[in-house]
Amino acid sequence: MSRHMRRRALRAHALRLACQLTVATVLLLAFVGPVQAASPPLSEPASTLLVQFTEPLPEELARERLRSAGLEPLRRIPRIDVWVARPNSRAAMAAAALDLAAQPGIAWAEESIVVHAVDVIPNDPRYGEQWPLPKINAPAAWRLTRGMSAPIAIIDSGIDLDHVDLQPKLWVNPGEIAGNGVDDDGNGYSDDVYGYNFIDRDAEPQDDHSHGSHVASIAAAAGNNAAGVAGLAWGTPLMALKVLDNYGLGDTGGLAEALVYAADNGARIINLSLSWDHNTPSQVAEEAVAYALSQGCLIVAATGNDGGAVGYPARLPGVLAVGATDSADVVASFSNRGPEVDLVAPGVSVLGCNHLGGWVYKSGTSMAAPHVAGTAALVWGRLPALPYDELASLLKSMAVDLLPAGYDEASGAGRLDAGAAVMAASPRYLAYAPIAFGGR
Ligand SMILES: [Ca+2]
Ligand SMILES: [Ca+2]
Ligand SMILES: [Ca+2]
Ligand SMILES: [Ca+2]
Repeated sequence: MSRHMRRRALRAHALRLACQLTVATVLLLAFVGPVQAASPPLSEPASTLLVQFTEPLPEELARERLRSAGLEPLRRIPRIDVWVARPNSRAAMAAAALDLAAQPGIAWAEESIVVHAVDVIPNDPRYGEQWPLPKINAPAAWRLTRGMSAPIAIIDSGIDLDHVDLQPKLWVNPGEIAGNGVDDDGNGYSDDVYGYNFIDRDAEPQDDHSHGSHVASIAAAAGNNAAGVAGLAWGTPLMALKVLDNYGLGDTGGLAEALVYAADNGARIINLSLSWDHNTPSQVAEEAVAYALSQGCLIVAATGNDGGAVGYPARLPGVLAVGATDSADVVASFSNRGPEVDLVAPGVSVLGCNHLGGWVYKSGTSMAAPHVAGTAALVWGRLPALPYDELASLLKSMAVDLLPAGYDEASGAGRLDAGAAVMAASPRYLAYAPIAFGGR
């Protein structure tokens, strides 16, 4: 190939490359949502330029050539003689690639591409019936994390303590000895190994209704254990706090005590798939919620199922209020509406555990909230230092907007996207497009 022809080929290649870079940027921004205007600091290996000279150059000469193109030479990959170099900024990436490719002596230059492990599909036999999980891109999230190690508190009708999909996931109070009638860790509750039963005032928060087991399994049932269903946060323990009886009824005193217990005993996420009338404020609930928030807990609550205004405690300030969608991303008719709705998640015909060792389909905003709680545990598995309110903002900014465009009182910021939220919380992806914290 003549020198002239080679230069022409390189110029064509450079134009192609510029187009590819533009397309790649647009796709990434569309995928991860709102971005900050400023270029983020670039990190390896997501943002390096790979360069090959037409013939191997002495090391110092190669480094000099790269520096003169505005690149920081990092290293040479042996055998294939490719240089890894870093531009000063993302904006300089395309320019450097163009500039280099147009120069004589450069065979090619290309931007490195983010490589990811393939999607994780769990072996649970009933995974195929769990439409919400692929819908919210859980398999993409599972590439990167199985959740944080601090527990999710399920304040509900208890959890089936013997269930094959729940028993392995129970939080175990490290300071407590079971069955000796002594409050070994001095937290005010004797023998509270898995949590506490605020109905019977004992240390066995066994579910006798099925609601709590179902909710718990959505958030964090054992995944990939060749049994039943997969929860969202397989790696995150479940703290069982029983405040609802076998009819699914409880009171705000029990709820408040359970909120304080959760915050004081290491839970970072509290799921409240329970509700009462929006016209009936409760001082004790307000104070207990404020206390748990002051301890850094994320509180996720169901908006309610009467199709009316958002109920308590979801309508309290600082609580993430979650409505329900179906498999077609339509907000369920029963899902409560109003300015307090933060986002929506799957809540129609959801398969989960019951309290008798089996599995059952249920519908309600009660099923939507634990999808958000489980996703939050995945995000905190990646970014444990993120404050709870920024985590809430991230979940909302990564949600898929549902019609009408923008925030609306039926679907809030949109439908939960666990894959996008976890990727946005992963530094390698942040290098491409940082999410804007502190949104709605
Ligand atoms: Ca204790
Ligand atoms: Ca004890
Ligand atoms: Ca399972
Ligand atoms: Ca919308």
